[in-house]
Amino acid sequence: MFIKDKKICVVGIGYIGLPTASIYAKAGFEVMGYDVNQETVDALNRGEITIEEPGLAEVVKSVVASGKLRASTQIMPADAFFIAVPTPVGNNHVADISYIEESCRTILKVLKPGDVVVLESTSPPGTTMNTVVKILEESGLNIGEEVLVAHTPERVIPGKILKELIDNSRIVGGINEKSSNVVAKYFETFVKGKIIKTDATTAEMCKVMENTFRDVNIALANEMALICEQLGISAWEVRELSNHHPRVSIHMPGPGVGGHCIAVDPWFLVEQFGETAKLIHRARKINDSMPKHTFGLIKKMCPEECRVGILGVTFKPDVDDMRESPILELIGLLKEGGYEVAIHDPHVKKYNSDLYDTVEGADLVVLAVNHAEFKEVDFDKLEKALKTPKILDTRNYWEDKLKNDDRFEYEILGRG
Ligand code: SAJ
Repeated sequence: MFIKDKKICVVGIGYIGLPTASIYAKAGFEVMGYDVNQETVDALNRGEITIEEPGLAEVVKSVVASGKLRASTQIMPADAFFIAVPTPVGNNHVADISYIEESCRTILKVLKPGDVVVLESTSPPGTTMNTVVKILEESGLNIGEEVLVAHTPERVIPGKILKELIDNSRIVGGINEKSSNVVAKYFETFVKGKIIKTDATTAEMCKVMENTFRDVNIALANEMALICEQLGISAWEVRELSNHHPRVSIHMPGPGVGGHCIAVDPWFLVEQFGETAKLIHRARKINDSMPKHTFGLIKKMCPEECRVGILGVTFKPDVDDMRESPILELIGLLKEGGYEVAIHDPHVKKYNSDLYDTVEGADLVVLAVNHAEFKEVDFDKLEKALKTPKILDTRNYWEDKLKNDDRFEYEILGRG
């Protein structure tokens, strides 16, 4: 049997599962997307998508039209199952792997000898061996011989998912060599980057460490911003100048770290290795403190309870995703503090009405997310709309435009 004659089932057709399913369908496989959400399934079967991701709508439309990709709320037999479900952390910062467990139990219903099960969801190191394998063993099949299992973490960045799914290197962490070898064959059908084989726990740790690396570096940038504010200098200038050094690459400070990955995954290590993961824990705390710090900057500019216009509410620029967005926390703090809040975000339907109408009568505007659209802001119109022309820029996005514009009281996070 040629590899492309194998039937694929992607369990969870969300932010990662849907692009993954589409790419396999585009590569020529027959793909079934399984999801518990009837609306998601119905939308996909109509060839529609429910998330914003450049290029995805076109691919989905064409593979659904060609019959290569379908979706169902019923699990059906397949040759390879790819699990792409969320692994959130609760308020207690403990990983919730129940969606992975549920997916494995669902797959158990149709599992047969010769099948392959691949976990793509970011997971606490050990999950594949201790959870996935254990549940699949309930089938009575020999896991590792009759059923092959691997962890192949997805490492794509929202906004460039389709490109990165193909171009990025891919780690294939099998529970044994046979599993790595067979699972790698699936990825070889579309991945242009390197395919690197290892064991399942190493693969899990690589993924968690990649996001932890970024979180710790962002925390360092945020700590630098706090120090520069006290020094009365600009962290942005320090960053720019320091990054001329060939071995330095300081990350970007800001109002906090959001999303379902970087603000989440480091907790997997803190939970399991609390005594050891001290730097990682501290970095999480620093990044989590940034919405509160931003609130403090707003209070300094507008000590009286006033009307604040927030530009951008997503967790990062040019996406529609609000999961774990630090801006939601900032908005909560403002409201608790008695501030009136007006929100504009061109990527979020609920908030995409006219920018200038939204901030009409505001005492302060906060550039909260550096969406590309905000480079085009008309400062004459903005000045007219505002009651008092005050701006807090959390991303140093408008300095070039506003540094010589004395109509505005203009402050930047990280600049004292
Ligand atoms: N951020 C900063 N300063 C920076 C960079 C980012 O404050 O210098 C903030 C962003 O505003 C955002 C958060 O960090 O709130 C995370 O954004 P991001 O663009 O760094 O990353 P994600 O969460 O969209 O995607 C990450 C990626 N991981 C790495 O770059 C190591 C991606 O490759 C992973 O696949 C993804 O997590 C995931 O699914 O785990």
